[in-house]
Amino acid sequence: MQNSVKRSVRQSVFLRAVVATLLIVVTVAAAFRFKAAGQQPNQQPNQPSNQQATPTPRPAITMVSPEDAAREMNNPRSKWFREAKYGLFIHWGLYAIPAGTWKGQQIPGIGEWIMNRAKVPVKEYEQLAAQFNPVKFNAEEWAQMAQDAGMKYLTITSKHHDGFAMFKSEASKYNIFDATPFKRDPLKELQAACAKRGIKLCFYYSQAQDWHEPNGAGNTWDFGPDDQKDFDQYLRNKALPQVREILTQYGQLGMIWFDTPRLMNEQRAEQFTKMVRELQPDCLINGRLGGKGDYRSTGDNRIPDQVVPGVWEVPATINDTWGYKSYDDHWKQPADIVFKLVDIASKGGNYLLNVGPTAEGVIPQPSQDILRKVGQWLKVNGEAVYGAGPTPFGQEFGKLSETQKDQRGQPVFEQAKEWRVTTKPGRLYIHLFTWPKEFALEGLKGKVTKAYLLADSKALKFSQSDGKLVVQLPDKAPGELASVIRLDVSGVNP
Ligand code: H79
Repeated sequence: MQNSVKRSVRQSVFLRAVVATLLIVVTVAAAFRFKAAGQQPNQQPNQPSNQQATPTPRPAITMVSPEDAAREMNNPRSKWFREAKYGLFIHWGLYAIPAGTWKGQQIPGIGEWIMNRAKVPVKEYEQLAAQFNPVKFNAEEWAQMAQDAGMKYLTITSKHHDGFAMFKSEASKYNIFDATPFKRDPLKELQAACAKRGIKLCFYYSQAQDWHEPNGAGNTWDFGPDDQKDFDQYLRNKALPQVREILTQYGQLGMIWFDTPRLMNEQRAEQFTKMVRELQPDCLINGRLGGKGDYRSTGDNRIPDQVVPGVWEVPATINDTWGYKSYDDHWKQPADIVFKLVDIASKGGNYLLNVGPTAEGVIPQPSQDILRKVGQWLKVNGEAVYGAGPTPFGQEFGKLSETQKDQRGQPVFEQAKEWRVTTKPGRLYIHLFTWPKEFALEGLKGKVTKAYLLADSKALKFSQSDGKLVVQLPDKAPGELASVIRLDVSGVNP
């Protein structure tokens, strides 16, 4: 393609994106009246959707102004992240030992919350450390699985709300190296394994909730109400020193993933931001610190209905828990995960998908099998995901119901699941989740010069007139999971 054509295509993509963005901002703003999503200081984040009986009226994500969205997009620090699209979340800690059962009782809800849900006293919960000996842990295998799965970054809990550090820490002896028979630092081992494979290593750190500390947020059953605690004492003596440790002992980090900013405020958040920027200027800060981050998270397991401008990520579970639960077999299937990955990418976001390894250090086999299946799909179709931008259309997402209303009286969004679109300059990728005889697309003004399935590279017949494109498809889909048509487009408008 000639440069001028390329440029005009790019410009038209840009123009369309601006128009689409404006439309979406208006729609979303109207739908939500600009109410912010849940990840604000002193608020509970959204619950996993599986725990909600009725569709939640809360928006999936905080919307930002077009200027802020553009700032997020143009931030050179987030370039790798915007292109990566798909990451592995790992929740691993002492909670993998009870695995959802405390004193013979199955405790409902997410597994890493067991200490809180069963109101286990610190003195009792602490004793798990003496039993934690994950001898089957193998950093090479975990990183290899992430690579086979097609995941470009790996975000692991360095300390969750239970306060137990999964790394060697001077700031608190309540850590995997000093308080367990294992006496190894798994994060150090993962650093090497990820570096070998070019996977960005990122650490989750629960900066506010720390149920082990008298002055950390969240443990009201041992230490009384949060508003009577010396929270700054906890930040000074544990959270900030440990964040300094993870920023200085594990090489270049992709990001620190903070969570549930209870008791956080701008000044407190600023102490973390300052430390991250000083020690690792390239390290991203996620959206749940309690101040401004480099990008936004949706609520847990929440996918927006439309394109969302800016940089954002959906943290999600592969079953219904983050930390391992022995009896949670509610696995999302590969087809569902491929759909969610493409759906999120076509709306402009990243998918951070979680596994919960066992107390022995093994990623449950069903998770591994599912993720590798998705990885095989990505081997064929990855060019339509990595580095791809959102759809210039939007009609494929579905529409607001004319009859059904949610609890607040707003129309329910009826999701369509037949197809999605991702883009690169001069290209459209049509992801098909059903298999019609032909694929028809309205509103395409650019000229399609070539159409083929990524799975077999064979040219497809197509016709184009009056803004309507019709692509003829073979009788059978080339694979079991979604098939992707690549359209090469020149002229004004893909
Ligand atoms: O790390 C994962 C979760 O542990 C964390 N965010 C993801 C990435 C998270 N922290 N809080 N929440 C998610 C919201 C949790 C809500 C619940 Fe509950 C915990 C629902 C049931 C247990 C709050 C406490 C409501 C009931 C008990």
